[in-house]
Amino acid sequence: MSKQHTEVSKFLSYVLRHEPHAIGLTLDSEGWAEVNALIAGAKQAGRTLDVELIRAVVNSSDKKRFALSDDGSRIRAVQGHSTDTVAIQREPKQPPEFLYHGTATRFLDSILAEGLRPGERHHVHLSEDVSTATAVGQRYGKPVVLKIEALRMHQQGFVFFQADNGVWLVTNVPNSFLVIGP
Ligand code: HQG
Repeated sequence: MSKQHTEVSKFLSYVLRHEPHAIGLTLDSEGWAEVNALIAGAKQAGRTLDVELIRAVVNSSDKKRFALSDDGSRIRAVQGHSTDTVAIQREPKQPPEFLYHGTATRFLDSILAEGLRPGERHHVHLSEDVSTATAVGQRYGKPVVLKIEALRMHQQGFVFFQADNGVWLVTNVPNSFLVIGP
């Protein structure tokens, strides 16, 4: 991704996941916003976007963070929301035996005591591979990967979802289902 695309991607994450009201945008419960309203709101906030740039950012997103509707008139973030107005309906899905969560070593004591909590977001984010989890953990400091007994959680009634970009979602992970290290 170019520097410009990365910057626009961060702006889209901010307004489509967390603070749509910052630019007067309304998201429906599935997280969709009108592209035209996004462009108008961004303009008022001093940021010039157009359909072509938005499309380029959606297509070049390494994690496929965003989706456009089939007719191209609407856009949403596929996961990672904190805003209360969005509650994307997803089908529960059986997870693989193990999933991974990357975090920073400084959070370990707290996680081992309390389990994984979603923080500001709606879900705890888990991945199928260790390398993705390591990269996620690196964002906050020295990374450490936790291995989650996802299938055993599922068998005990925890509900898992998978976002359109492959990220696994669950409301929390009690500490009895996680161990340090892949
Ligand atoms: C930690 C990125 C203390 C948790 C990634 C994490 C991901 C605790 C932080 C997505 C804790 C929350 C989400 C506890 C959890 N005590 N710390 N009990 N439970 N934590 O950013 O998973 O690039 O909200 O380990 O790829 O880091 O934005 O979650 O370190 O999919 O598209 O609290 O964000 O995607 O941080 O990242 P976050 P995350 P994007």
